[in-house]
Amino acid sequence: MLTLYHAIPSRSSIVRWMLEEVGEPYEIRLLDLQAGDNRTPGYLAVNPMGKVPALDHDGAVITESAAICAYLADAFPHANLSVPIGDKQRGTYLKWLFFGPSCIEPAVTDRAFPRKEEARRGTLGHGDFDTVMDVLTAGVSKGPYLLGDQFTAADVVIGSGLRWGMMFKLISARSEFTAYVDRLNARPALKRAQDKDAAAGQGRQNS
Ligand SMILES: N[C@@H](CCC(=O)N[C@@H](CS)C(=O)NCC(=O)O)C(=O)O
Repeated sequence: MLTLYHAIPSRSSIVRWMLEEVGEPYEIRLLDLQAGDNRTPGYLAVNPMGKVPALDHDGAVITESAAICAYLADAFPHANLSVPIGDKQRGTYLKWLFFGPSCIEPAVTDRAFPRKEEARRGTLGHGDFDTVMDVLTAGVSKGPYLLGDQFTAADVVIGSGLRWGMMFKLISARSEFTAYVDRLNARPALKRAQDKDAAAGQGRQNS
């Protein structure tokens, strides 16, 4: 049994998309972050960070969206969303999985909340915003996906960051980015995840 602790809108939509790509049945536990559902003792026992997403898989709890995506890709190999150990492409796959939370996210949040004092480039794990964008541009430009023809969990992680950054105009719409995001938007699993989130959000408004 797979249970996603989810809030709409939030980073847990990354995992909902991933679950739709995997195609296994899952349940949603919807949290209201405004109401503080993520700060209750019950939820802090699930994720002491007090954040969504968290995934429960038969009693095993995984947190951190990129880790959850990597976990699901390995746990359900039939979905072909991972690059197996021993495959030369696995290094590239892992690089992109980690590039999301360790480079794109800090680069974009730095832009959203500028520092009072510029940090030295060498001390920042992501270096600087422009280099992150240039590396990302090179990564997505060949296509159709980061690993070529195979769509993987890394596309869910990187694609989600890119879609989010572009939506809030924190990442400029380079032609390579829009072409890649258009390919992702055409995926039925992403569409299903968005439709289900929209329906759940609507239901909450009406209740
Ligand atoms: N590094 C975490 C970040 C998760 C995160 O920051 N989630 C936000 C929603 S987008 C949250 O739960 N915020 C509630 C809070 O911190 O009070 C991940 O990628 O899973």
